[in-house]
Amino acid sequence: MARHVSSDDIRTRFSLAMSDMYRAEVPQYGTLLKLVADINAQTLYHAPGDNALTNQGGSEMARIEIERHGAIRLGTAGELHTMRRVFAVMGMFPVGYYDLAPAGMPVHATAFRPVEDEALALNPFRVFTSLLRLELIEDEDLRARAAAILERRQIFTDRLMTLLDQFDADGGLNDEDATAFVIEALETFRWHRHATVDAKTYHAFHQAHRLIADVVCFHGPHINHLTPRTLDIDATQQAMPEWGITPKATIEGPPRRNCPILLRQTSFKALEEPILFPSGDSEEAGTHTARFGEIEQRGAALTRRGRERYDELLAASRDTTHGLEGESHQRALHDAFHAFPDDEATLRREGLAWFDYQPLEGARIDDPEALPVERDALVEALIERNAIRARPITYEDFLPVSAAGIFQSNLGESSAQHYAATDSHSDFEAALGVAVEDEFALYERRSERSLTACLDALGLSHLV
Ligand code: OOG
Ligand code: NI
Repeated sequence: MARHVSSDDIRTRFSLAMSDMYRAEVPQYGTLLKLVADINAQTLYHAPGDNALTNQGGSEMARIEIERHGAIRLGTAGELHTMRRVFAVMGMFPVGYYDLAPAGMPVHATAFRPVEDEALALNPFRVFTSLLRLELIEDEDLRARAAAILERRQIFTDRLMTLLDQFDADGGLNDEDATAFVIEALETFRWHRHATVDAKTYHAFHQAHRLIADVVCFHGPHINHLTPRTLDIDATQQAMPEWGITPKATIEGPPRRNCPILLRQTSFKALEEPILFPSGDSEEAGTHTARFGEIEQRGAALTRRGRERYDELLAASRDTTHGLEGESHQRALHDAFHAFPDDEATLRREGLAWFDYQPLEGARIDDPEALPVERDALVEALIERNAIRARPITYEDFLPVSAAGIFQSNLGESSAQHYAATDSHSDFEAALGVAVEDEFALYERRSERSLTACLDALGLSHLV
């Protein structure tokens, strides 16, 4: 039997093919890639030898050139279920649950991404995947029509379905089938100029919520953005106008800091694109706005405690940042986050961020009996003795408040509606067919594994 191609390879082939397709579809995306590559090169050139960026290690720098996240919006439980199988072929698994209803978006979501250290280092390709919540459409007739339209469509090719069965049966795909898989899977993410409904129906859905029209009226869940990772989002945002790109007025997420945390994002407005509606025997011209551009900067993953503090400070910052834009927004946000420690040692000692640990070359412990036995104290003692070093673990996930901000800036502020809070987490998982992974548990596991490896290397495994 021919050898199986690794999931990591299929993921990289797919993400590169997707990037090529999107660049051809949305030329501004190509411009954004050039701008980000430019800023990243400048940032690295000017960075001192040992700083928060390079401190994240060689693999972090190696992956940055291909690092992207994208987003799609699905219409039915069945689509989400099959999409999980598609991503599984690429070693991407659902992590986290994001409920966007409190922010006025009738969707809930997860992020498909690799979870193991090695896979993340090779290519951390992620796709923010939302599922439309039809039950939030108030108008009963409209809801029934949307459901009927969605039931009829098939967003996956027959060949892709066959390849998924084959993958499940054999546990992998050979080179030829992997190539076919990439080509077939890409079809699902392609843009369709032809709407599947007439203009009147489109406008009825659009009126209920712009997101509903975007999900229901097309052949498939077109990829709506692909986001490169910048090492300096402030510089990139500032340079955007010179490159003919108009960014949104504020950067989502935490403020600019010495020790970057979580995720900061900004986007440029969705394009108004020509589409065609079926109209009797002919077609009618119209436009649709869905696809946009976004950049992101990633920092340290926070522990539960750190995340709670972040959520509190962000909520409290609303009072002082409301209505502000650009630099004055960043200044107010910076002040609002004054109480959040901004150096690695304090983030670590206060248990606010996740770290991974490496043994330092030539390190030896001659008096293990003198070391503290309590875990955190032991870590600090080993760092103090230059036996190990700690590096922040990069945040690999998304932020619901930021995601809502990105959705809104692209759909228009008026798009936010008021939806009653209902617990829909279990509905989402039922559609998916599995439970989503807990991001905090994943970071904790990575941190603990690296520490165990250090203790082994230092001959201290008996200590914990
Ligand atoms: C997804 C928006 C969320 C992000 O980076 O937070 C997102 C969408 O518009 O479908 O991509
Ligand atoms: Ni995004």
